[in-house]
Amino acid sequence: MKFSDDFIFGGATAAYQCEGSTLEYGKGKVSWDDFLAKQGRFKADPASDFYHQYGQDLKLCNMFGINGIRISISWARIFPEGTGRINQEGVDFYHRVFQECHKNHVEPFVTLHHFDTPDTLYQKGDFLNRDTIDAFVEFSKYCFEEYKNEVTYWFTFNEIWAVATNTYIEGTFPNGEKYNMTKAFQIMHNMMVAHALAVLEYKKAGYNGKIGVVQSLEYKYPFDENNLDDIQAAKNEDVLQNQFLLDATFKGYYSTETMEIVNRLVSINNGTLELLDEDFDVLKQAALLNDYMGMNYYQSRFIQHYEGENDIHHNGTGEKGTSRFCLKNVGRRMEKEGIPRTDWDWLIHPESMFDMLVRIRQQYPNYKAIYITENGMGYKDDFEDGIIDDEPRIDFIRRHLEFTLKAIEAGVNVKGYFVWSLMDMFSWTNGYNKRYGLFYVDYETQKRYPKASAYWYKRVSETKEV
Ligand code: BGP
Repeated sequence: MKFSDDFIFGGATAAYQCEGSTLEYGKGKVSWDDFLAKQGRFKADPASDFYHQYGQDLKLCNMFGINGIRISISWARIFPEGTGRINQEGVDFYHRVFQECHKNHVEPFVTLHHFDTPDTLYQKGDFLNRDTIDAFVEFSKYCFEEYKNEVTYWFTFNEIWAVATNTYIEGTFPNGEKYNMTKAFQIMHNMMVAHALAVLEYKKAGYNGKIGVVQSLEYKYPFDENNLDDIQAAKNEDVLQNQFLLDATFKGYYSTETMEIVNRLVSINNGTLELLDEDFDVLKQAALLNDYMGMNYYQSRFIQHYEGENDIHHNGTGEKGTSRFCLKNVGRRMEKEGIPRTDWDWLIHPESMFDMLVRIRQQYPNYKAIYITENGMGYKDDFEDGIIDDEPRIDFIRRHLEFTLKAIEAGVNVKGYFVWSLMDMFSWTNGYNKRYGLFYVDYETQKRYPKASAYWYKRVSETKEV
């Protein structure tokens, strides 16, 4: 079986992780700038200097059969204070990038928010403050109109779950709060409302393009499939990460099963959620209008029943075996015999991506299409005289593409696949030793070197076969 001729073989990027020039050319501060400076471990400058190097990156796409690129627009490059004043230099930069995309026959898939809320809005509560929802809708409307001749494929948000968990449960995103389940659910809900409002604006204006949202999903299996407590624990984590957001995306309301678990988890934390009737009006309308969903898929989890205290340690260094994720009354993530892990303890389990795709088709039959908007392997690449032999990454991508084909065969409408990442770039909580790119970046010289995986991916894109 082969991929169809119009299948997108893409590469993914995100503004803050690749552009560099974080405070140049009129760009405003984002939530990350001070947070990273305070940590003092690494910064996002110059990263892979996409701000100046996009020409060579897009030429490489063209040469290596990469016919789609995920790009995010940095909100603070356009509205340095989040609202109001516009920075024309930022607006022009993205015009130049999109034109270069088309010159190289690379379709841009554009995300409006990839973790980089302007600092002014972040300081006022980020998306927990409903004013940020309005500001986001204004920013979205501006971009839809400004880039309407260059952008056909839009995504509102990247990985709403990652924002919630990393900001309020794991504490690895600014400002490092931990174990606050109520804020995690509330920000997911508010961001879904912002997504829905942006979709309604896009459709109301009648643009000739498509729009959706990127969710990060992980299949949650019970550690012991015969143990009822483990089955419940897996469901808890599934609702927390997957089902809450999938319900909001495709149904526009939360199912009874979802709300039972949400209410339990929120009440254990002595919290309450603000879910307004008017929110569900817009969510329900948008649920019918999404053209597709982006699915970022990296790994699955095996969850065991857990009643102990909260205990999370994020492996942000690549020291294998140092991760811990035990969430009181939710569950504990376990290793599983026979399932390999990366140095950052991410399980390599491509069959679970198939399970997730099939589940979406079954549980949410009104979904229209899915793009796998991120999938890839963080790896400590060896650079020897310009040669980077990243066989484990090739194997990782090959197996995930095989399961993508199987899912298509099983009737799931998957339209494209984007490797995370196109070139090496900054990793939010890991810095620079965790490389994902098809193209190696020498951060000193900003020179790009195709890895073995880039040559392999080119062949797949040309033959449509894995
Ligand atoms: C996703 C993000 C990306 C990217 C990727 C790899 O969650 O959308 O921005 O960073 O994961 O994650 P990491 O860099 O933490 O390894």
